[in-house]
Amino acid sequence: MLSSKMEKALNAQITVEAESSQVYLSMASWAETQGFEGVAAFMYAHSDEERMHMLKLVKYINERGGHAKIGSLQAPPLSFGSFKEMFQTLFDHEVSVSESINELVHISLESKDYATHNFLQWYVSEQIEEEALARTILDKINLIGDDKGGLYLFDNDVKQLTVASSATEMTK
Ligand code: OFO
Repeated sequence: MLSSKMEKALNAQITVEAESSQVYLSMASWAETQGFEGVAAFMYAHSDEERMHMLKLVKYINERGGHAKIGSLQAPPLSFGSFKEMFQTLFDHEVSVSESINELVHISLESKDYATHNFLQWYVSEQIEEEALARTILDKINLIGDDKGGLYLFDNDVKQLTVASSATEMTK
């Protein structure tokens, strides 16, 4: 059985994951309108992943006798300036998600809820991967700068990253 503090904190994380999914969906749509299909595909896939993170929480809370509550979400921005700014936003967003996961881990230890602690380890490793991926992409973008040809190649490159990451996802 979940403590009410743990249940409340896990429910708040449902909103965090759902809002992440919406932000990346909005990034996908924006990138698509700019003609960057690779970046759009990457963001669409990322948005789906976040929805999966959210669903995992919903199932877990209900499985442990709690009630997963689906609430309203904040609307994401509609445009993101440049790709550099967009991927910087993605990176910063992932860092803040990692912080909220760490807070959940802290609460689980405080309330001696080892089942939830165990459940959260998946999110801990996921965040390490996501932050690393965002950092790799940012490094690439910083190398390219405003070079049009470079951006074209980057768009293709990022498509591979999508494929590679979903392939790893499937073997998990
Ligand atoms: Fe990318 O964040 Fe979910 O966990």
